[in-house]
Amino acid sequence: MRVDENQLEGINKEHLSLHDDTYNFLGNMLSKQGKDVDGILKKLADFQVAIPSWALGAGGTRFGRFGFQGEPSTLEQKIDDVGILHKLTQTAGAISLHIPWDVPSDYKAIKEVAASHDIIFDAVNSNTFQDQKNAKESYKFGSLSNINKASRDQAIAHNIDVINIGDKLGSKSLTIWLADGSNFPGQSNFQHVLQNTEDSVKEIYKALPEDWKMFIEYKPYEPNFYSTVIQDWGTSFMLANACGDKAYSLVDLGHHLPNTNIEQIVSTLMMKGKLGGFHFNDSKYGDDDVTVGSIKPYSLFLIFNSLVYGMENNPQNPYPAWMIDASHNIKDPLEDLIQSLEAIQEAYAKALLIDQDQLAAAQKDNDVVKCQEILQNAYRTDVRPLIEKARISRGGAINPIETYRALKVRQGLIKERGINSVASGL
Ligand code: PSV
Ligand code: MN
Ligand code: MN
Repeated sequence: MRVDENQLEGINKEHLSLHDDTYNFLGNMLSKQGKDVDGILKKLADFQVAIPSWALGAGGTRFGRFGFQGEPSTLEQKIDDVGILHKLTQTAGAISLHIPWDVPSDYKAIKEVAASHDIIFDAVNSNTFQDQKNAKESYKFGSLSNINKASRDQAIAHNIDVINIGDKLGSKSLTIWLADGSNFPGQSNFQHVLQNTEDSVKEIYKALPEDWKMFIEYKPYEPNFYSTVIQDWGTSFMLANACGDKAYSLVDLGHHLPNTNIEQIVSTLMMKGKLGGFHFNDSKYGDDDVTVGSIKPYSLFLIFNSLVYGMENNPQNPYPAWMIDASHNIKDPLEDLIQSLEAIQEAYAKALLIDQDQLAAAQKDNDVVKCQEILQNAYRTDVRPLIEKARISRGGAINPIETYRALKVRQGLIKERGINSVASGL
């Protein structure tokens, strides 16, 4: 199932007149405010977010999973789904694979499928949170931190395998997320498990190709109920520093305790040149429960303000690897991903509207009210016509969700794959 270019253009034509009106109004207004509209459009059009291979099927909880019909059951089909997203949104030009869920059997064929959709392979993710079939050692009591050296060695070897697999696909980064921790006070010695983890990530780092990066993700809780070894950005930052220049922290929006100031964490990491990766989602209670921007859009905007500032002022920080890391329990995953991509673009566009010079001047004068006005003026602008314009400039849909439905994409996928196909994933 592929999106037909002619049909897409036909649907765009129906929306074009309204788009032109709203875009002209917004474009004029922004130009009068002295904004570089073309520059903003280019940044929006260039902004690409990786889709994780595990987000294309329905998620679930330990209480059950309600499947979604027409789910992709092979890696090729997963890449095809990202191809559909990319065609419509022009923002999903990359896929992030989870190993061993998505080990390619035929590398050449997989690369061809991806290239045919104009999709690249972003960070590869290792999995040491589940015991794999025929594995000699168990991760029940941890992987890279395990008290048992044989388990640690197995987890290190797995990460090196993942690097080798990614290398054959053209990936340039490895993301490590550990489920290691403890469930009960006294179960493990905090210092020993942290030391083991540091030693293990250093071993993996030694196997990292010269032009690769290693991202170390943190998370305060889940699956453990008492402690997590890499619980916060400080621990991740410390481990990245212990490894070297190619190791970075990865911020996942869902991995913070309530009310944590994530925009400040982003600023600190970028100032130190250590923000390597970024995972988008939103949550009311924890982790990756809901669609990006659906609960705390203003926080997302403030976080983007820090990201934009860092991208413009911190040459010591590499361009971050963006990825959506979300779970879709009851929605069509593709529709949810389209909504997430739209929310990301919206927050980014609004952050690009902030006049950084004016803000710096107001900060210098300690004009607190002006500072807030500058941020809120940007936030209150309806930037959707700008995002539409950026999408059309690359051949995407003016309105991706409506187009997805009008083209009956899900029905087409069900016809091709059947109603009972199941995707592997979280
Ligand atoms: C688990 O919390 C998680 O969502 C992490 O955020 C990882 O990035 C992802 O799973 C894949 O391992
Ligand atoms: Mn994540
Ligand atoms: Mn997560």
